[in-house]
Amino acid sequence: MKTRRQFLGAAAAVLGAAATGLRAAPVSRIELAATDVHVRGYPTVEALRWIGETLERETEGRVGLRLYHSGQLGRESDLIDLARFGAIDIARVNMAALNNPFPATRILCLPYVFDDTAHMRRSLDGAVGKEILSKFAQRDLVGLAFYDSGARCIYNNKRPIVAPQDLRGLKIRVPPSDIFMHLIRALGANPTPLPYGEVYSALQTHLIDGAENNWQSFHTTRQFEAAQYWCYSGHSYSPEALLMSRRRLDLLRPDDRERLLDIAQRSVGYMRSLWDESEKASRDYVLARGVQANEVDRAAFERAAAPVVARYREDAAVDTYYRAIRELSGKA
Ligand code: GTR
Repeated sequence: MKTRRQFLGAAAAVLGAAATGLRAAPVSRIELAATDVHVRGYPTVEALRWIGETLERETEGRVGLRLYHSGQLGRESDLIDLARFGAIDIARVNMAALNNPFPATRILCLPYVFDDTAHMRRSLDGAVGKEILSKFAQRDLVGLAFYDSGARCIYNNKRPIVAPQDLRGLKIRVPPSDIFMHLIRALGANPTPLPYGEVYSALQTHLIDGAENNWQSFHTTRQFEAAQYWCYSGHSYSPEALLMSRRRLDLLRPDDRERLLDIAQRSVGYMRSLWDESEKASRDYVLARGVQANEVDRAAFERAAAPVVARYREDAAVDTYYRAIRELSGKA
């Protein structure tokens, strides 16, 4: 496998050739580079692997996929730019990393917008999801699909959290999104933005006291070894996005382009079944290793988060999405 440096060097060479007007000789096979910050076995990585195998089979070997998992090619905010410029083909990133450059994604990360996983899936599969996916075209990307990322919950190594006041004074890591900064602050804690790959050591060295994520990330990064108090805050469902470089998609012949778009959509069902199984498995795994999980005063969390939602809803586009999503709530 290529190292990150070799890969980026090769990518720069390709971009350089494109810039000087050289045309690559026609090749019979295209190998797409896909990235993910998660490890092998994680549902998003396995969904990419499935896409690669299916593409290979259905294009009769014309299109393949090389998978760079475990953050080998860098942090998510950089991967988004690499995909925009065509230095990588497919980037699987979380919506949180897209909130600042793509305002349409903000609604999907706001606290307590979705009631549960079923509500989130209904919303993403419907008109709202389709419209948000189409917005990536504004910046040289193609939104291929959404994947689940479960309910994000807060965990820390100091004490059990039941109400927002228990968070006072704690340093909580957040992904690179203003929404998460505002939310953690509204809950009374101190937000610390850090790349995903640095959270485990930041917990160990007490640079931070806690973080927030889903069961599978908490498990597979082994953060559970350094933070044993989990609370079911379920404050955001911030889903995953599967994005492709527009210019790289355009290099495929038209029928293979359609195949790829279709395969990416078909991978959603496969990913969801992996997600549901692994969520339970990860939870059981960490609970069996000393993690203590408790319910929270959900009404108090929602009250504390409400000003963040209200502030973002001042934007008319966010408010329209908000209403459309709430209409799909099972509770309505
Ligand atoms: C995970 C997500 C990653 C990454 C990470 C984070 O749930 O799957 O893509 O965004 O959270 O918090 O940085």
